[in-house]
Amino acid sequence: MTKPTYYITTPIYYPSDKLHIGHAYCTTIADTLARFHRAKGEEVFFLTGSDEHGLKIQRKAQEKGITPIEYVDAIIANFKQLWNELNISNNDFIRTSEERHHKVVQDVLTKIFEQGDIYKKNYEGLYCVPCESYWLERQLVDGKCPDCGRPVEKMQEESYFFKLSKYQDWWLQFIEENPNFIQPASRRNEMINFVKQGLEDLCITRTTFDWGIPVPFDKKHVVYVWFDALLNYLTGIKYGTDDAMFNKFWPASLHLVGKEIVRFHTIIWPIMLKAMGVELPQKVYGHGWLVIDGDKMSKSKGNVIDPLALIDEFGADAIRYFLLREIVFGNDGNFSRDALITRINSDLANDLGNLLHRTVSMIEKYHGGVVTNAGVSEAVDEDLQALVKTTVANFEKDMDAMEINSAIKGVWALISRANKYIDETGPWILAKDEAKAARLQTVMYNLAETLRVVAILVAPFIPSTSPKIYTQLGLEVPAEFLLTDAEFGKMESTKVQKGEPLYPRIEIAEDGATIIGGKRYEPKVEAPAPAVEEPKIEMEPIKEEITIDAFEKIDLRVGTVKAAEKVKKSKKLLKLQVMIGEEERTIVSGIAQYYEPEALIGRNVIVIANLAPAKLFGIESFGMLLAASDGNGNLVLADAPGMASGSRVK
Ligand code: ME8
Repeated sequence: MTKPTYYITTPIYYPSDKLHIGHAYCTTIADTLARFHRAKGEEVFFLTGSDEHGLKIQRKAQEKGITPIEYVDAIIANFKQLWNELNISNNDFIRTSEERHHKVVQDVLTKIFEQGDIYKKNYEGLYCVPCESYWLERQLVDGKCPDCGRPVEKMQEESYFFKLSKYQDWWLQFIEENPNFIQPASRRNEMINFVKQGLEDLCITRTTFDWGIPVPFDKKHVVYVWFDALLNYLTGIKYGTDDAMFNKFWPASLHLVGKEIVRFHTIIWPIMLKAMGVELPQKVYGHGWLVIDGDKMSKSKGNVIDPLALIDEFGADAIRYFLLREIVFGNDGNFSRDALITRINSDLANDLGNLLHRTVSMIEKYHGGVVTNAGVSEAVDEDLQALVKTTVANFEKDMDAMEINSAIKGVWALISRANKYIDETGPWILAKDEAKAARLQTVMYNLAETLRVVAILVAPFIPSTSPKIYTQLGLEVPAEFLLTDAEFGKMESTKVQKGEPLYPRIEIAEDGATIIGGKRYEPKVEAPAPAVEEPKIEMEPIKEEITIDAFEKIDLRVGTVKAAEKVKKSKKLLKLQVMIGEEERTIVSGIAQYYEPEALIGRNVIVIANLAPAKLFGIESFGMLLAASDGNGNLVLADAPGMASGSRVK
């Protein structure tokens, strides 16, 4: 019988910098789901990798005076080390710089181009080089630039566009017919609202840099990095080169991604696949973000958490457990060292570690290490056994529904119950009475057997702990912990072997150092990265007082960016299409040095909605965006995430 298959992917991360705890979070969830499906006996393919092209990487390499591939090679070594130390069980690691991927991207582009879904758009205009401006014929003064009076030149630029707009109605219908495609549901609603505002065709080629996959039918261009990156999910399972492999695993069961890239995965990606005539993945799940002690992770704050250092201090399983247990899957969550240490001490060292330690110690003490089911049962045993059974059933149900926190809580409820069972049955009292020998055996067996089932259930979360539990229980460690073995009573007898504590308790010294298993880890003082320290600003004087009535005249609204592009030949300007409620406006904004146009699409901004229109570089702009700037070259757009477009800002 052929096994059911399960294909799961993580985002392929940018190797612009080392990975942080947020990346480790996403990959840990994917790994846990992959392991769970293997435990169900499915054939799993789990793919992760690196998204290596684009201007960002090219610039980073230039800053270091090395080639982009030299730059990314060094960082990929860090990716692989992290996944290895975190015990990530990916089946392959895809790099978009690999030849196998270039071929897929170029083949797909050619196919879509030939069928007419990609077209070239020419921008043509009269260009004043010193002013970096395009002008219309009628705007010229005596045939010359209206600004500087110098001669203009005829110029044209071209880009290739993918016809997203053509597929808008199909997309809306698909989403309606497949309500579970985008999860959680809140993200689905966001995407529907976004598409209903109208899809613009997507510019999918670039000529301003060359670190990318050449467009096969026009080698001056390289492929836009997202169009390139999304196709990794096909390359990884040998699309176009091994049909048997591809057909086995496609459509993907789950693309797990962070909430900020749900739009790429649920709008652009399905439309690309539709255009290619390839089936759509079954599900895209947008998980929440990790913040650090309540604050966004950033280099300037010095709060970027390096997962490798954490693993060195606390061990991979402890970090995995914390991430999976503490953060409600789907929501944003907080990472703090204090919470991590509390979780390790209470759940891992106390609850699980002690249960194993007490059980194995008692079996050694009372029965020379050997345990068999002597069959002298009491009501309390049935209660424990019934809980084992319901825990296994609920675990499978929760994990199938990706209710990871609930699955973990269920297993820990069983662990607590087993600890309570020790107190209820009082083995030390039974041990004093010869006549109770068989009862004592039964109690010990029930504990060992519960622990054996627990080891199977926790294997997807803390995979290096389960073999340790098995070894201490004297059982042979299987190649795979299978759920079919999580059945109470399957173990006949065993001879336990006491080992090291599973999780030594973490002590905190007065100076803040952690002491784990006798080893001291110096207190962590996170030094902010010097190069990007919070800038000191020369604050501009506050302007003269105004009345509330004067302020009331300014109509501030939440707008949603629908499309964004660079203003030709301007370094500073972006041309945005912004929806304010039902109304679409063109707004030209001087933010090109701070934001990539693609990054703005779908984002909320704050617009001065009743500002008199102004012409910038020949484009009429209807409104202005609010942004904070410090005069030191830093600028951040004001934002109102999650608010309906058109909402008033007061
Ligand atoms: O977006 N909390 O790569 P990327 C939780 N290359 N998860 C976080 C996080 C945080 N603070 N920060 C990052 C890219 N992540 C593209 C993907 S896929 C075809 C291309 C996780 O290196 C989260 O899963 O910026 C997020 O979606 C991903 O890292 C972004 O990684």
